[in-house]
Amino acid sequence: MGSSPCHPDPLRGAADQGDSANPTRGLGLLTYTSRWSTFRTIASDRSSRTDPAPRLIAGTAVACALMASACSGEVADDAVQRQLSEDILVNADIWDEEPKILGAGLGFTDINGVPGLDVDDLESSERLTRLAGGAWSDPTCASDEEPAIGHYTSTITPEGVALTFGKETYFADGYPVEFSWPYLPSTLDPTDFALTLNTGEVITPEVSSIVPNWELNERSTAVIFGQFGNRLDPSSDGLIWPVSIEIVEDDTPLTLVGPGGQTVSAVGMTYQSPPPSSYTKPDVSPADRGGPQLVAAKLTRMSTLGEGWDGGPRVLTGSTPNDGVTLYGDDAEYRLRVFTSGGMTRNGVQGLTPDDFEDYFRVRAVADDGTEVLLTETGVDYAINGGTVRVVGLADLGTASDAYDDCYLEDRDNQIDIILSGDDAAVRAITHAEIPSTDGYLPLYNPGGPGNAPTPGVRYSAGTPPISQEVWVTLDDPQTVTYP
Ligand SMILES: [Ca+2]
Ligand SMILES: [Ca+2]
Ligand SMILES: [Ca+2]
Ligand SMILES: [Ca+2]
Repeated sequence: MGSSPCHPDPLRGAADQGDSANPTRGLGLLTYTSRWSTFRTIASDRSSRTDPAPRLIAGTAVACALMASACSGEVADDAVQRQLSEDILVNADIWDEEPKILGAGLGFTDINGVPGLDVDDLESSERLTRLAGGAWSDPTCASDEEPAIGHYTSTITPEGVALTFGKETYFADGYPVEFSWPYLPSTLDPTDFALTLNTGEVITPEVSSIVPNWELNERSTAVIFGQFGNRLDPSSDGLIWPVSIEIVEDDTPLTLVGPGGQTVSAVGMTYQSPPPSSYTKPDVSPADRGGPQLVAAKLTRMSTLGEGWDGGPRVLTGSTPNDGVTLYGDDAEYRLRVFTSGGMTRNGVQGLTPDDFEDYFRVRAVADDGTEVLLTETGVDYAINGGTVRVVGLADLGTASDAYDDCYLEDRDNQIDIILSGDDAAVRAITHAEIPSTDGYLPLYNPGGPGNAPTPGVRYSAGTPPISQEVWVTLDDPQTVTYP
């Protein structure tokens, strides 16, 4: 993409441009600071658009990007697509010894491809979003911050979908699929998937993408959009819900990469996700909530190898670098990475921030003598097995900042890092990563969540139930793969 005359480089635009005669006018108001990135660019890119369709992408779990130039969308979309299909993995996590589907499920319906959203017309955008069943949220930001459309809603425009998924969709549903091994992006297509609905109908998705799990050390989640279901209560007769997914053979069979760079076809892999759906009633008991789950958790020594994507599409990289070392320096000694079945945000719109550990997470350890230790606070040394372990904070969210608020740009993908420091003897005792979701802990929501001002009568996807995910301790062998 670097050679493209239409290089959509919002950050460079910020530094170099910003006049009324320039199609990227407004970007000059940007400063190349850590916390402003793509969303800010979206907010600032007004004026002289010749395209009647606002080139806006609000952030869902899937995308937060903008093509900040006057060139044709198709050219830029194609350039991004080419780059996204490059087969490159760097220190990418393997989550299980066996290649398989770890999780899959419908998390956000109707909100992928809502035309007409524009941060310059919030009233109309809110109306369109609410009509589509999307959440609209009022962000609380510092006075010098200008919220972008993605800070109000996770609903995204058809143009936004096209940029990262290759083709527009309209009011489509989103469905992430998590694999235990990363895959080769060139083999990912909608035709790799067959979803069987509870009605018996078999559906091929409309689009697929490695976004938002595009960092070179991620790449084990595929996100597909299509018409997959509805939001009826799990007990309703009219419920439509994908009860299973199968990887099927197309011209480029979906290929996973495992230990040592070995490749294996994913064709034939299946995953069952029977009802209840994500759209359980708000008043069900916490254990019955249909919200997102953890599908794996893994404890390694901290490494920044494969973080971000040097030379990757600049429209994507606004939320990086977001690794533990960037945020916490030498305190980042270990990384407990959790792998989620869907985005995990505060309310479906506002993202998590690096200082959110105590409200949402807990780490369980068991000492050699059988004593159970709960790591509930950050900055506290917990003594285990003659050593100590301390929770430093969260990472793989967004970039470092002095303060965090609703205008924080989070990557909203399927990984969240709990950064630790301490001694091997103590760290090795960790057994579970937990999202208690009750008893003083807050639930997390995928991008179908209600936001902070839900429309009365509209069913949004539910919050997390109490989650306790067993941790794979890989301190001696990080269980990662680089390809080619
Ligand atoms: Ca394929
Ligand atoms: Ca990430
Ligand atoms: Ca990262
Ligand atoms: Ca993340």
